[in-house]
Amino acid sequence: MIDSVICRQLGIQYPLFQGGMAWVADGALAAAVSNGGGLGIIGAGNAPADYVREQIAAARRLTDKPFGVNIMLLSPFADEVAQAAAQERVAVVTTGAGNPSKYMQLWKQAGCRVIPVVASTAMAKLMQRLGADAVIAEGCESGGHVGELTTMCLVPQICDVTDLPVIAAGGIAAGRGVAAAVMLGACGVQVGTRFLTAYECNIHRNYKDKVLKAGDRGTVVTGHRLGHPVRGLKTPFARRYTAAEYSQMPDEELEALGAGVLRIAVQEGDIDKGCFLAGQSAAMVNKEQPAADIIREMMEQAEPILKGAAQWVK
Ligand code: TUI
Repeated sequence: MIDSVICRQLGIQYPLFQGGMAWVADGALAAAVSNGGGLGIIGAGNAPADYVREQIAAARRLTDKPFGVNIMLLSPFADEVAQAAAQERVAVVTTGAGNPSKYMQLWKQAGCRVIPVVASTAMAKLMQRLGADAVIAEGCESGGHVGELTTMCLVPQICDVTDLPVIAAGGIAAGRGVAAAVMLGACGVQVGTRFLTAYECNIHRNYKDKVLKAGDRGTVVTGHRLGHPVRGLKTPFARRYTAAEYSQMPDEELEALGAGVLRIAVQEGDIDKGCFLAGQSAAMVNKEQPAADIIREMMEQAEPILKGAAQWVK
């Protein structure tokens, strides 16, 4: 696993990506992860291209290792951020929450490696046809925008329909999850929630405390009614939003209720008004560490499990 095809392809030491979390994954976090031997990824989220360029510049000041930018395809700024990623010739572009077909040629011509998140076998096949370098199969245990399938069911099915390297995501926050991903056919993992409590993660103290305290049933999916389901911690905001979804409230009012709430959680740490996105693995996150230690610890835990399993499975 350590010497994975994705490591050779990208020139990284460990096959571990840090999820490009909107408002959370800035240049400092991405650089810390890349310096730790993984692939750090800047999250563009709903931000304009100028913000993304600043974060790319910040990351370049902090590391000479490859890192990526995640383009959130529902963003009103997706077009300009897609152009900025190409102009900046970032090593890796990942995408989320949609179909990136129209940008593939732009990124490939700029020399970027393109690694889309896929939530279905149809999307994986399409991405292979359009020249993607790998795909990320993200199950609905993850935080933020979620598809329908679990990691356990999605990853093997994606592996069966593509020859591309498959990175597993969703619910992976420790070495056991890394080993399980390999068993399912993945050659690497993407980890988001565990990095919320990394030293280099610049989110509000209250956000980190909420993640550290989360239990096994500590997250909930909201947003089904408007077609963009997202997983986050069960907080007063999540409870109010769920009640509103099942009420007679018009769609426009519901949309307004969700505007800006992630930024309020990340920057202001407002326990009542903020939307604290996190995956189910928040329950397994119980300490704060440097990003490099998270990567090393997860890989060290996975190694003996994989060695033992190899003997056991034959
Ligand atoms: O994108 C994510 N996670 C995110 S994005 C985000 S910001 C946001 N803000 C408001 C509403 C929604 C999101 C927070 N977290 N993860 C990657 C991901 N992509 N998960 C699932 C998918 C996905 C879903 C459908 C990828 C492709 C897809 O294809 C749709 C199609 O056109 O067939």
